Amino acid sequence: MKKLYSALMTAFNEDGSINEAGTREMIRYNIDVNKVDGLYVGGSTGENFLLSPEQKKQVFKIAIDEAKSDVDLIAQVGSLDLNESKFLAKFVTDLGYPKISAVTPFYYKYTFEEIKDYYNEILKGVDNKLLIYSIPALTGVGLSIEQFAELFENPKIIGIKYTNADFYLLERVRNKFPDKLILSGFDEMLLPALALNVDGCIGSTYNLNAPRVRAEMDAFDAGDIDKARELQKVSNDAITALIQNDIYPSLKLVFEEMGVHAGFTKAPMAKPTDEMRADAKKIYQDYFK
Ligand code: NGF
Repeated sequence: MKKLYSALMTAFNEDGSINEAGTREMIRYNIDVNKVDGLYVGGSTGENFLLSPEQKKQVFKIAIDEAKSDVDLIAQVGSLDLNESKFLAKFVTDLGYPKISAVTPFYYKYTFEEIKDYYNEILKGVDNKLLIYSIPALTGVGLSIEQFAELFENPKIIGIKYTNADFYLLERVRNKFPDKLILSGFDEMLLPALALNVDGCIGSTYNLNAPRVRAEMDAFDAGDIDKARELQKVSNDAITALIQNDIYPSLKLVFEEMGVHAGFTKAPMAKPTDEMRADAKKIYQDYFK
């Protein structure tokens, strides 16, 4: 059975502080209405890289306090500051997160040895399992199959959050590491990823679109590829509209249309304009009502 994870959003107040009530509402919606298998906490969609270490801790605490053990929880602890990542890895493990994840180190150009040390350091003394967060389009860091193999020499590294449009590499990785957990990260490319036998998916748009995506995964499992393709088409129409309207604020605006208080994005992400609000209303009516 393939697993569906929403990449949790963080609700912010207008001044950039965390809106705890709104964040809890989104967690509840994902568990109670979307029926997701899990939440990816502290990822790109959570605007994690804009948060102070204290705010990251606050989000991790809120998410596990609200979700308890109702769904699987993956805490993304990677950051530019390795000491912070190590601290957060221990922090979330002590809170009870069953899995962690860390984005490949970015901004500076690291050698592969440095990248490997980063992962091994994060895991040192931490009794947890880690998924490599590979997102070359945002980090500029692409890992080869040989490099994944070297990282997997650490037995605590159990898989990859694969946010990459390179399907050749995905096929190679899937077949070389049949026992590793591979979760697909681009929502608009889910169907080809399913065809390559990923174990599931993590994405931003599943916050709104999980029921349609679950139906697509069920159709795929049942061998009804035409139905899966039709559902992916509708999802991609919605994703295209969300991207054209600035995806992160739009996801929140559509949530607000649904009565879920998703709050603001954090500066320097844009505050919604009247035009964005009008477009979000239309996206809600066209795809999520
Ligand atoms: O937002 C991005 C940036 N990717 C997300 C997802 O891979 C990020 C994806 O859902 C994520 O899971 C996280 O770390 O929070 C896209 O928003 C979606 O496919 C639309 O392009 O690439």
